[in-house]
Amino acid sequence: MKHIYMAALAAFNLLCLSNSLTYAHATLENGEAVSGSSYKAVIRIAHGCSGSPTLSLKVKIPDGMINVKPMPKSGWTLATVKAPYTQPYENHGKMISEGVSEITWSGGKLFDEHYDEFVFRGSVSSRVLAGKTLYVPVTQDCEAGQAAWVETPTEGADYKSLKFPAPFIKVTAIKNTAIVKIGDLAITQPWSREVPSGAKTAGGYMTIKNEGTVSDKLISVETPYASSTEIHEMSNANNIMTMRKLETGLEIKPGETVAFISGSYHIMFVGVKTPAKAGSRFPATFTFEKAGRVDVNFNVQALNASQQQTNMTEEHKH
Ligand SMILES: [Cu+2]
Repeated sequence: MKHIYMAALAAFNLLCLSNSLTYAHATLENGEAVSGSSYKAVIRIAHGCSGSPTLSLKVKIPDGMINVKPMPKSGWTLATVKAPYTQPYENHGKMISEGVSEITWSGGKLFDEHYDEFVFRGSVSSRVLAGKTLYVPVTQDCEAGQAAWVETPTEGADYKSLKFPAPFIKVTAIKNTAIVKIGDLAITQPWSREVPSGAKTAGGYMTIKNEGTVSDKLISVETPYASSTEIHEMSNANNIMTMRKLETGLEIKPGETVAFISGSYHIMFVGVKTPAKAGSRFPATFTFEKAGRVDVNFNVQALNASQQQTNMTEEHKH
């Protein structure tokens, strides 16, 4: 009889233990962010380190999270570390090559029985495509001990099985994105940005997915919006961005998704005739080697839309 009672008690203890572990995790309020958009990270701290009060919190900014600004907290000292970005990005004609890589709030005291939130704001680079997960390692330093929420699942491992999982953000695509299909190709809603006054060029962005089994090629883009249209490739070597016109078009291999984004492949509208306002659209025709011709519309967004995908007019010396 006593034996059974002990077993039940052990099971009860295990249950409590696993519950408290779940609660003890450092977590993010919003586990989703849109590629190419701003994101507000609210890190929730629900417990100290095994009962001991939290004295400092260190957050590592994941690769692909750019333009990060931490929110100061009354009673806490804020410190940041800056590091070069793996991929510099362009903002209003200026190359941004480094940013905040680590944030520490220290000098405060958060008791185990209290709850608090630590906030930063940033943007998910448009280079981080939908489907990717960004991990945000958080380390709590306590009066006694430390809790390092820094584990990430390795290949095949289950996130739930981790003892100290790092908070994470699932990157998603822009919602309600229209897809135009032609043959085996799927084109997501193309978009462009308002042309700044005095400028004559604009970039065109989208993704093209080849769902078929044979390679195809984007040969040309025609539009009444500009006097000419080019397919460009931008690449970064030793922090110097170079631009190249793809004279014979761009191959899209079977199974491949080609992203037209600032800093990589993009459509270049040269000699914009009448600049379009945000919220409007202009037509264009894509010609593919095998799939043929397809009409699309470019949605025009504000000049500051998705900062890291900024209009490249100032960088272009067409
Ligand atoms: Cu270009």
